[in-house]
Amino acid sequence: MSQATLIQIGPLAPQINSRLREQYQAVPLWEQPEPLAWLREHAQQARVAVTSARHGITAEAIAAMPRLAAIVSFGVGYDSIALDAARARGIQVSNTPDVLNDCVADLAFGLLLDAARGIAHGDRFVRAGKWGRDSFPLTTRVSGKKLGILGLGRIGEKVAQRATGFGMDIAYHNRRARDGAPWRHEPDLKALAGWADFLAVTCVGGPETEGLVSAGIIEALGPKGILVNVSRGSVVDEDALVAALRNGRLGGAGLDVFRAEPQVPEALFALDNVVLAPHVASGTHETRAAMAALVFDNLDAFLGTGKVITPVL
Ligand code: 8YV
Repeated sequence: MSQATLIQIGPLAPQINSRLREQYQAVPLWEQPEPLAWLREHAQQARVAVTSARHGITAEAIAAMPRLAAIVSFGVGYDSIALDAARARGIQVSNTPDVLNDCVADLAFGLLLDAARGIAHGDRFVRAGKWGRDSFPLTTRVSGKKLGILGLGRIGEKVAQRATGFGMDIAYHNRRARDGAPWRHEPDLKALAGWADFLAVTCVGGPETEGLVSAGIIEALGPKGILVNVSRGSVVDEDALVAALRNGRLGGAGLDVFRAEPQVPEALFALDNVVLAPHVASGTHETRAAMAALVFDNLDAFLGTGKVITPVL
C-alpha cells in the first residue's frame, strides 16, 4: 500500500497545483473518489496537508492522518479549518496574512463606491440603451460621510486608511479598543450601525462572529445605510439582509461573500441597490502570487526547520 507524505485537500490555481505535485509529490485528495477512505488507506504517513480558506480541512480528515504535523493554507481566513482538532494534536496551521490586506481593502472600497454611486447600475443602464430615454436616479455621496468598521484588524485598518482619503469620519467596533488606533472605538455595534452611513464588515469569520450583523443591526443602519461585506457570509444574517434590501429598510449593499457560496440569494439579482462579487477581494494577479509564495515559504520552512513562518496556531 503506497503512502503519501503531502496531501493537497482541494485544487488551487493550476501553477500551484503542478508545483505541489512535481516539486513536493503532493497527492490531490479531490481526485480520489472517496477522499476519507483514501486518507485512511494512503495517508498514514502524511506530515503536511495543503489547503485553502475555501477548501478548509475537517476534523475527520485530520483524524484520518495520524502523523499530520502541519496544515498549510492559502488564504488569511481559517474558519473552514478544524482548529480545535489541530490544536488538540499540536498540529501547526499557517495562513497567508498581510499580503492580501491592500487588495481586500481596495475591493471593499470599490463595493462601497459602487453601492453608493451606482456604478454597475449605471453600466447596466447604458448597455441597455436607456441613456437618453430614461433618467438615471440620483445616488448617495461618499466623501465626508461616516464609516463604521466591524473588525479593525489588518484589513479593517486598510479600509480606514482609504476612507481617510475620502474625508470620512471613521469609527470601529472590536471587542476591545485597539492600542494606538487613531479612530474612535465604539463598544456597542448597534450604536455604531445607527451612527454610520456605511458599515464595512472586515472581521474574522467563524463561531465567534456568526450572525453578528443581525436583523437589529441592519435595521439600525437603516434605509439610507449601506452594508459592505468582505469578511465571511456567516457574519451577516443573510435572510434578514435580503428582506431589508427588498423592502427598503436597508439602503444598499456591496457583497463579496455569502453564507453558502457559490449560492447567492436570487432575490438579490433584481435589486439595483446591491452590488455582488464572487468572493474575489484577494483575486488580483499580484496578491494571489504573493499568497502562493507565502504558501510555499511556509511549506519549505516546515519541511526544512519543522516550523511554519506565519502560524495561526
Ligand atoms: C481567498 C479568502 O481567496 O483569504 C481568505 O480568507 O477568503 C480569500 O482571500 C480564498 O478564500 C482562498 O481560498
